[in-house]
Amino acid sequence: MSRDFLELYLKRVPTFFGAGDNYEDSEYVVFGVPFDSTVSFIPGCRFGPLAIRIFSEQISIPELNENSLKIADMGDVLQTLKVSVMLKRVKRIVEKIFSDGKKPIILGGEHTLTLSSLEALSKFTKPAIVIFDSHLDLLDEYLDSRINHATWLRRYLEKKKGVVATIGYRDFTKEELEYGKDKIDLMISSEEILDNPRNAVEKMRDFVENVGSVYVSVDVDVLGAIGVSNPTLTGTTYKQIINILNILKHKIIGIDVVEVNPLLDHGLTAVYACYIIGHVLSRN
Ligand SMILES: [Mn+2]
Repeated sequence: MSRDFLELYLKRVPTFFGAGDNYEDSEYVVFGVPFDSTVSFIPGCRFGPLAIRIFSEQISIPELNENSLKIADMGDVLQTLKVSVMLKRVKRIVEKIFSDGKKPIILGGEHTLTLSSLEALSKFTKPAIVIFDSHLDLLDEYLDSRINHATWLRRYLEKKKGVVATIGYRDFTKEELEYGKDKIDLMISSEEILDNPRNAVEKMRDFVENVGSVYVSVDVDVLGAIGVSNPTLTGTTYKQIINILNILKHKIIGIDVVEVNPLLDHGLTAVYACYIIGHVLSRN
């Protein structure tokens, strides 16, 4: 009774777009991964989930009908400094969400977390993966480590189960590009999108046509955003990413948005993350 009374006047903040924590009735389950232990350049994306939540509460996305959304924000993964422990925790959480027939929305955190999300998903379906990233993340080893933000996709491709597309790449080694061309089903570079955005949309239309469901991973550095661990130039625009997402939106069964580092800007990169997820959640 006293809790009910206090809840008349108090609430827990911030949560993603003001979502409660009603897991049972949810269709989408939000959780954060405040982890950046393998970040090699500018650390700070451990604060990404918090920043995304703070800014989401100040945003009204017109096409997003918040009242009809069955979304629960379950909080953040317990903190650890060990990448293996983070990956195990994320995998167990995502397995639980999928096994309950729900869709995960993951707030990052460094990109490495996607490896666990995809491994969990692979237990349930042969997924199609669409990655937006200015990097290829296909190094075999980086700074004496085989599992980190620059190698995770290679680790996934070594035992991949479905098709993979990577969109917006522009910062990579020759070795990564060769490996990618061998293993990745659709690659659209940042330059291709900027030069011919309609053609990029059509390529995605062809890719998505024959797949059942899609998992999307968005590294916000695809936008050339400032608040990221490894900034790059010549990013795609928000609108170009949304135009591609529109093609596959109705097939999305999970999404992560990663690498938001709020220590490096005044919140704009977190706002991009909010809008991208908000757009995916909107029905029209
Ligand atoms: Mn990246």
